[in-house]
Amino acid sequence: MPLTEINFDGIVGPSHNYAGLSFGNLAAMRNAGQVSHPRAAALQGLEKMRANVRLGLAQGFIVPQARPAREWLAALGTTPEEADPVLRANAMSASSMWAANAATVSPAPDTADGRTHLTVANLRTMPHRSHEWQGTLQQLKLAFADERHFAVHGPVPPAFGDEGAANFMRLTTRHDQPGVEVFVYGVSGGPYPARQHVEAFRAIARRHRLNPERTLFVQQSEEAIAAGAFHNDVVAVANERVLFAHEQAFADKGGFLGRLEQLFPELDYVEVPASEVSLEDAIRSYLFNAQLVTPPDGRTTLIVPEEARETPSVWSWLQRHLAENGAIRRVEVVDVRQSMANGGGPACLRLRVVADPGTVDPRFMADEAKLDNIAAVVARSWPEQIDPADLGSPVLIQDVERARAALLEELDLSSL
Ligand code: SUG
Repeated sequence: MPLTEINFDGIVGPSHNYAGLSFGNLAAMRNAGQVSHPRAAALQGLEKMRANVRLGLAQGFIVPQARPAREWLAALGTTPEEADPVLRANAMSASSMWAANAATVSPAPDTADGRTHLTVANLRTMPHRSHEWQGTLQQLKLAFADERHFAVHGPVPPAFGDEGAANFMRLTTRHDQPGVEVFVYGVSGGPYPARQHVEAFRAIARRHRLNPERTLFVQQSEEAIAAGAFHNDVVAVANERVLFAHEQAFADKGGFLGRLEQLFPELDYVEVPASEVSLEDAIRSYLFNAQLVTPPDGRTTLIVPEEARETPSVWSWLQRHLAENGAIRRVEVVDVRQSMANGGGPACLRLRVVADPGTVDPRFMADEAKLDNIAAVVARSWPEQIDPADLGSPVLIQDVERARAALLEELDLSSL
């Protein structure tokens, strides 16, 4: 089978809750303390995957991590029962669902050894995310165990924050052709933290053995981070020749686009001007946190969340773009409201890996029948709702651990 782009979605875990842990993530801050609906959240994610399968796209998934994170609490000298509420909330987060932050992936055509390289993200900026990488690495090593095709790397040292593919873009004529890899880092975010450090990305580019002449490091604009774009994928997304971005996404837009066009003359740059869609509307609607994909019919498709349809400036921009036969030929709308309320849109929920699906461990690949089976486990075992005030409840903790075990058993992944 040829190299193709596979979207690996994070299955939403049974402890999905709104504890308000991510400072600078406006949706998560706004919804702190609300009651969450893990079962509905996971089913929404599964329906998104199903819609992608029906578009003819290759689909995989990664499974929820063990929560509470007992080993992390033990390293801090405590237990789920005894931890103070803040530490406990940090140990109960289902944040590994946002697979765009799992790793940075350089497809085989870009690397010197012709293998697809993955570096798991250290996610060191936020405590609740900083303990994800061990569980993620374990899964990536299993899913991409075939060393003839993949090289899976541990995280870069925590001196430098790394948030993975959420800050990474790749331009190429076709996924199986060499591309230009663009690494977007933050320096300052005004009142909010810049989570991606340039040194982390420089290390990844070296480890992945990329051609320095086809690699760009680009600074995210401070105003975007300050407006709530804690990751670049909240203000820009790329697929093949198309770069779709908000006017205010990058610190030095002119310099960046000039260099990119030199390296990649086929670039099709689609900009949304601030005069038509404000940064605020772009971030509230997650217009750019969309999946930009090329299904087998060749029509570039943007998969947006419902919130994009509900934001008038955004929806009318999209309708105009479609009417004018712009680079985006089709818009699909998905309901991922439970994830959105924590700042995670359609693009956050997936990690893109260019690979021959036949070289991936089949246990991590999805088709409609398997999605049905996963949905049945979720419907049976996932908590219906969680009030963040109850995160210490022994009954809830038991339910969450049992639910995950039931899913892993269904998927023949109980070793995780
Ligand atoms: O890291 N939310 C995630 C959302 C990640 C979105 N990912 C991308 N843009 N690629 C984050 O801020 C919510 C935390 C809470 O439980 O309060 C949270 O972690």
